[in-house]
Amino acid sequence: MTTSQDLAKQDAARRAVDLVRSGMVLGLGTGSTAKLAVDEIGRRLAAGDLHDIVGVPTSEATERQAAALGIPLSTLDRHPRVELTIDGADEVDPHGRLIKGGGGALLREKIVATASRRLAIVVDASKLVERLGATFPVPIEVTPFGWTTHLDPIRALGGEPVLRARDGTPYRTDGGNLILDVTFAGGLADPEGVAAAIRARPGVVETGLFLGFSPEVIVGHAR
Ligand code: ABF
Repeated sequence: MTTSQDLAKQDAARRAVDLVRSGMVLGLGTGSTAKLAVDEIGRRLAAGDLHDIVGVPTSEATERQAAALGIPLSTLDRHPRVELTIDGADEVDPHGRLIKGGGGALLREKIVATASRRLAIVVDASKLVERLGATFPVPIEVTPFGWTTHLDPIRALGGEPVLRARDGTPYRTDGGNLILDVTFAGGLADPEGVAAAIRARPGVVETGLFLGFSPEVIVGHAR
């Protein structure tokens, strides 16, 4: 059954793909909404409405999807400058600050977003929040070595970390790292301060707080 949320995601994905022009180097995001955008790019390429697109995927899952659709793929090594990236988010605040990483691809997503001239974030309205972290935990990617050393310092910042697991075993990112999902009761009053304090710890690879990107947020609606 198609829900109104599915329709809203589809709407956001299509409107983001309207920004794509032939010849672009494109960052291809991860997650169910970004997946719809990748599907749409594949459709427009097959129909001849777009040509000469090169995609830089943000995860192995997206790479598989795009390859199956016949989207020509590249890497940041070959194409270090990306014109436009289309990606999803878990939360978006009124300042365009994001929580990402619920899908586990936050590191590659942040690297590709940083290499991108434009970042289009595709969401449905359920992702819009007044304060980051009030409803969604902040994912933090950490090296397996020494991961428990982060627990008490994160608690001292007001967070409650939980090691992400799938089927009873620790979840591993595409880079082989672990993820701590950190709940902040009431959300984050100072996302920049918390991100800086966590990022400063050796062994923290990246946080799912995407701050300072000034993304173009495309909110889909069921029509
Ligand atoms: C990626 O997928 C992530 O950064 C985010 O965690 C998630 C959003 O997925 P969905 O579109 O399925 O809600 O974009």
